[in-house]
Amino acid sequence: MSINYLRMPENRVVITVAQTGALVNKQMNPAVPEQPDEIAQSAYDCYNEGAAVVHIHARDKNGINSGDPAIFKEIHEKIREKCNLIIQDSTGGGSNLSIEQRTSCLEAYPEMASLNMGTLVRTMGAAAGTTFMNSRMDIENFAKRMNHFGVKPEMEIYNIAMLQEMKILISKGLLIPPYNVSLILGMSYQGALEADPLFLVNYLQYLPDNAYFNTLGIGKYQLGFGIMSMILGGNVRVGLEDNIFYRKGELAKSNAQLVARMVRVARELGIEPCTPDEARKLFGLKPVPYKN
Ligand code: KMH
Ligand code: ZN
Repeated sequence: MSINYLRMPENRVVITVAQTGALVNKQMNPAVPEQPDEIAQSAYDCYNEGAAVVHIHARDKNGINSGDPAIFKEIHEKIREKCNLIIQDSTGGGSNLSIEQRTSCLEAYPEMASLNMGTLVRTMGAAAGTTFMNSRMDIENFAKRMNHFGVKPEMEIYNIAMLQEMKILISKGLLIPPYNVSLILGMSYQGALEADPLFLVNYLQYLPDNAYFNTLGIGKYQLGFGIMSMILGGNVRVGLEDNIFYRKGELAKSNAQLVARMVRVARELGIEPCTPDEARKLFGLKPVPYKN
């Protein structure tokens, strides 16, 4: 066991914003952007605050999770009209979507897409008792489809065993380095490790070579784990998908507010956020064939 992950260049961080998700809605926080115009405007605000990557979930006109590539395409176009954020689509989708529907977003040509690295069981909320299915076969098929579209996977890791799945994909030649790994802490109700700092260090000990890591602390852990991640040479994800609060008892006003706070703290630590183009270079993203 050794620690061989790729550290970010000294004093730099890539900030991803996950704005919408599949499990939160406007009833929980009116600032959750659901429709393409809102998603694009919020993304632009986050870009202006220092985000380099935007993680996208699509909703239909009624706010229901959707895998419709036309909606993803509309969102991409609206964002690309405003700024050059890296667009990372969710293939996690939502509990109402089939595996097929979850990969349809790739037809809208994101530069990155989430790749959930194992099966989870939802234990809370409307979807309690349902399975978030990601079998080894599904994961391989997702990875093959991402390779077909030139999309870089953002591997979402909810527990240590999922790093083993990543090593299997590497051994089969299905991943192109450098790898992009998101380590999730604090979603124990859905199979993710608890938000204990020692679990973050434990994850790092088992990361393969050539992997940049990004940390997702869920709920009240978003800020603290983001700071730990930066100190350990990793990247950070913030946003209403993972945390609807600014602080205890106070809803966040916007995704941009959460990005702005992380950027303020980063700068206090002497760490500067990467621009989207700097992040593209580091992660080795392929140019998108899709044009507006
Ligand atoms: N909300 C994250 C913890 C996906 O979109 O693929 C899980 C997620 C999954 O982002
Ligand atoms: Zn997501």
